[in-house]
Amino acid sequence: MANTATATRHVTEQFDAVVIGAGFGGMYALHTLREQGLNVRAYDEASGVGGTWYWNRYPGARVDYPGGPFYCYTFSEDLIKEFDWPEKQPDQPTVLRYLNFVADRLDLRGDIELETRITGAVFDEAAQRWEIETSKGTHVRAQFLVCAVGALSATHIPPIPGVDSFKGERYHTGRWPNDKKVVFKGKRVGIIGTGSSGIQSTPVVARDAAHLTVFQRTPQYTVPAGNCPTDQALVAEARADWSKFRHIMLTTPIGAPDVPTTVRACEHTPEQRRDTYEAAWRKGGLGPILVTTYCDILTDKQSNDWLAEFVRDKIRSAVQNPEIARKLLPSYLIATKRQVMDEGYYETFNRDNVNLVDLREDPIIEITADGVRTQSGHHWLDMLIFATGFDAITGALQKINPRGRSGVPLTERWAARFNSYLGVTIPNMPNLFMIHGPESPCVLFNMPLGAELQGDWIRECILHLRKHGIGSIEPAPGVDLAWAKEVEEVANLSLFPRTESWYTGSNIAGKHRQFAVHLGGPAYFARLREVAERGYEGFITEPERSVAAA
Ligand code: N01
Repeated sequence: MANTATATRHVTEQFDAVVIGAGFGGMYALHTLREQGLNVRAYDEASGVGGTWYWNRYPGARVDYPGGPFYCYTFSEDLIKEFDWPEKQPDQPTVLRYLNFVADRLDLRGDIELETRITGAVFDEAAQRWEIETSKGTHVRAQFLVCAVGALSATHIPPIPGVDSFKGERYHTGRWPNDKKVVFKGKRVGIIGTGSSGIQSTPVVARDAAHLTVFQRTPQYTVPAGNCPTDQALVAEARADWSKFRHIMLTTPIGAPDVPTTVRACEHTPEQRRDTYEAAWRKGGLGPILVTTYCDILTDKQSNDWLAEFVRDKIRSAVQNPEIARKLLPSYLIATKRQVMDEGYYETFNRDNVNLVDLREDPIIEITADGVRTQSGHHWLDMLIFATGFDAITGALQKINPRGRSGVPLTERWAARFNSYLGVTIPNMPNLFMIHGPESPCVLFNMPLGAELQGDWIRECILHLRKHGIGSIEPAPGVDLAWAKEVEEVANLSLFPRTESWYTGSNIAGKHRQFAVHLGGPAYFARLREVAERGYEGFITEPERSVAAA
């Protein structure tokens, strides 16, 4: 039955495409579609552009990926040449400054409506258009809906008993306030969570707070960031021959400038391995240790164990109190949770004003008005920071919950599986595209670059539809199952699925377990191109109704 549920509402504006989100993905989609003459409007709930980098302004937030001229838009040599990155791993204010620079440089602001949340979207089958509602009560119509909602934007606060009873200052790292400076000085602060956000913020908070208590459920491996001023010679080289650098990034597994090694750990003696790990550790950053030491860290358990033990040794030597060091020792397969890097995290536990609560031995009983009660006693706090992560990859789009064919909402379609075709489209959701969606490389590939490549594919698809008088496109029945199999097969070549993590959805109670990342990297993007070259193989289309009628 055709879904015309919204036909009676008053449509205020019509667009060729509506983009949800004004972070890296949304800004690029707006730009590239607009360049082709499409009438596009982007919406974002925040009061500024930046997406993830707008919200994650917690202390210590910085790029934990090879940064500088490699964690940014790559499509324009002008942008590469015009923005100077002061540090190898830029901090959050610098990335946000960069995204504001891009918004001005590409003149995007006029087509971005800020402080406006998309509250619903319904596909009108008869009109082949999305009917979209905003938090401002406006109602707009667009042929295409591009969802660049962020893989890590739906914040998660765990349902700990008493979670809302705390009367002190309370923050989530992913929704850090932009309208006030959070002051730690003289305060007793608690941080729950030791993922990237908790680990980045811990040393910074500890420096200022009167006392810091870190509540740790799973110890993490973290490697030194090795941050330093940007290597100007490297920048000059990249600017002089940008296509060469871009090509390297397009061909490496995670879109990084580090050229992967082909050496397996078992090919080296224990002494050689130690020297190799040491050199990468001294250099700092994720690329050197994960990409340039051994090629089988994420595919071979023995290789993984060797690196894990090397990092555990580093923890033992960094932390003076052996009992605290013991509590900090991780045991999962290294890098199968999102690998973290830090600036003095383990050493922070040598400070007199910091203590670690190991929740495996001393679980939280409740959050009270004045702190956190664990099995062993009460921790009095003035401030509580939730570094407890996100309903990752799928949570933000499910919150919007678009209704596709027959008015069926996404949450219903995704009740058993987060199915997609190519990680860019969803069955029964015609003309809806995702950037960094499930079953795409999303969080395990250079995210700005991945957003660009998916944005390019979406643009070419839309131009193809326009050229051929096609009104709607969607995955053919069953192609999602074949795609899921492909995603699973690639994942099963790695150790990733063996660990419970937000990659598998196991951080959210009730979320079904599915390793929702395509690990193919460049091979994934080659598949996207192949599907397009074969005339959008695997999709079904309907002619544009007005064209058909004419
Ligand atoms: O979130 P997380 P995050 N009781 O989910 C713990 C990206 N990022 O915000 O591991 C107690 O990793 C949970 O414990 P456990 C990056 O991709 C990038 O830190 O589930 N603890 C874990 O320790 C990253 O991976 C940058 O046992 C509870 C923590 O909370 C992703 O964002 C910077 C709990 C959540 O860690 C998410 O990182 C920051 C409970 N009930 C983040 N529930 C860059 O620099 C959860 N936890 C680019």
